[in-house]
Amino acid sequence: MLGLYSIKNLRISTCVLIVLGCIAVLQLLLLYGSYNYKCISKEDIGKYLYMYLNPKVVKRLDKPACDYEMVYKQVHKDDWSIIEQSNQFDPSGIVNGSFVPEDCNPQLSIAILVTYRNRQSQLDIFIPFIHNFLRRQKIHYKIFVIEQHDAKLFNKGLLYNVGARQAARELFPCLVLHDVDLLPLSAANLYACLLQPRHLSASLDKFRFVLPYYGLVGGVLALTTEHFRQLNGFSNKFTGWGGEDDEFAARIMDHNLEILRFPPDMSRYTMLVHQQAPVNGQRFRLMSETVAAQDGLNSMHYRSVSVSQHPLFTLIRVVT
Ligand code: NGS
Repeated sequence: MLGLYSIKNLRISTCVLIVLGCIAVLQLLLLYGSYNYKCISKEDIGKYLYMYLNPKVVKRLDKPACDYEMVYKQVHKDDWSIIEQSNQFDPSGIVNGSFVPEDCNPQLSIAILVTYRNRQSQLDIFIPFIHNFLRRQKIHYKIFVIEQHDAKLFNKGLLYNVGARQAARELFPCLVLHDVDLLPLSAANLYACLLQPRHLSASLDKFRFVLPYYGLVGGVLALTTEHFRQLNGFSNKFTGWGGEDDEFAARIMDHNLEILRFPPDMSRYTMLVHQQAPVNGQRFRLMSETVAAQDGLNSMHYRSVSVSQHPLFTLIRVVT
């Protein structure tokens, strides 16, 4: 009774404000998770796929070609079950971190590059998880872990350059640059390069599944080895957290390349919790000063400590 009495006594303008406020909240709730970015539609993915196979993979005449439409057109929900499956990991078919499907001829090859230092617990989750995830996609892939083997500030850009150089030597046509703390949740998120660079982790739980800005290419990014070479790779000057990916996005845009993305429901990732690395206070200055043609694949300074074959990945250790 009291509630009804007080509503009656409100001024019309106040009532209008309350109604508008309710509509705004309702709209926000309806948009939650679906609001987002420009992306290519599921129907168009086939037109953009960069279907190149590593020439070292031998095709068998008695097998059909692997079907990728079945992967990216599948109806799916976030697939947390693969996280649980990681506990009972079966390494069938994986040799030195590389996998070729048995029952069909793969049509594309990717090199997964994971930059790394001192995050053993995350690597222990990531490696089995990503093998379980990727084997189901019937692609040819190989995982490279590039470890910074010194105590200096982390230089992610340089490590990606080192990994890309090794993947190119091994004739991989496509690179997937992958943070060790990100796990894809949608089985339909086909790990493949497109004709233009592709940002895969566009819908991340840490950002409430909303892409913060168009030029974000951090997290998981796929691009052809040839585009990586044309861009002169990453700058080697960014040490500590932040900026190296934004500078790489600037290289992409300066070369008139586009950043493509799959729809949000296919681009969902979860991030493993970790401590934030020390922020690079110089990152904005570096971003304004860096000259792509003079700083990248053509100006790397590092010492390769070892390249060793582990059952589930190839480990490249470098001192920066
Ligand atoms: C931006 C950083 C990027 C970083 C992105 C997301 O602010 O390097 O946040 O980071 N750019 C600069 O600092 C200039 S995240 O929250 O995912 O760690 O990738």
